[in-house]
Amino acid sequence: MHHSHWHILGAGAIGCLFAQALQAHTRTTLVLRPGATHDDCITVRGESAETVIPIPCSYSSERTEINQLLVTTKAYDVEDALHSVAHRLRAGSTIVLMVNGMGLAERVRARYAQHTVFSATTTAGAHRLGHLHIRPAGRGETRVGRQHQLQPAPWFEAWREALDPCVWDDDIDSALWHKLAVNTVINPVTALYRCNNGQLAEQPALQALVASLCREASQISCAAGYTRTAQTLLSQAQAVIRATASNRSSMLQDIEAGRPTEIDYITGYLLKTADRFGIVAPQHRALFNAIKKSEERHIAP
Ligand code: KPL
Repeated sequence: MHHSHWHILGAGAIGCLFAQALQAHTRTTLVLRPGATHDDCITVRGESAETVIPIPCSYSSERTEINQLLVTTKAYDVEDALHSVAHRLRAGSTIVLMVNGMGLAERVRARYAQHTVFSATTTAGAHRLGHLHIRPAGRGETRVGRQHQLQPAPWFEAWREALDPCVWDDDIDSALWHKLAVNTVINPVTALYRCNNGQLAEQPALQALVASLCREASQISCAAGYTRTAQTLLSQAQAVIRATASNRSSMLQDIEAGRPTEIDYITGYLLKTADRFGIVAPQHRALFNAIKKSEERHIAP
């Protein structure tokens, strides 16, 4: 039985991955930019074969109501993307932001005060092979919540069934911070040195850089009250580096494709937090500036 109808805004690798998982358990529609081509399906490459999965697609400009919206765009696209479907949201709609970095949920909450905004983070990954065409990259955990909300939202049951594993987190901000801290260590370094994640564990100079980035980020985490991250960051970052050794990080992919990066929402948010507590974080600051320079060079005006 279909209890709910999810619209997914942002048909990149993660959007398609979640569309594929959710459609088996609940009504699911992908929202596309007007004019984007589609055959109401996505293609998923498995170990040995490709599967075509029927999923209805709808253009953002259409008028049918959206009651439950999962946003999987790049961080810098969230506000424009939401604006493009704002006329379809009704009072009390659910918005789940599954976006890298932090700092957006507050802005979205202020702007869409008549809707309920949740956050999600996942370690599940997928590679985008083309438009609506992905290859899943191994299983991962998804965490969903709204800070201090102890009881899962009614729609969460379908997520729990569809995604393995998927947990409700009443301290989702700590989970988002933890992922952010790991990303501040891996993403800008791999983007700058144009290397896959594994190199950070192999080259001594990069190992040392990772260690000092972890020290700075741990100090900031501690000041901001994110104790678990403060205590475990180095070993957690090293574990992610090992587990994703052959990955090219999302920031490296952005730089190589000439796209903007999510640096403002990742390292930028870390540095804003550092400023609040009077912490200097020179290594993170230097990386932030270097990525900004690199963006200016690569992004055509
Ligand atoms: O989240 C990632 C990213 O690339 O954005 C990591 C964990 C670093 C994996 O590549």
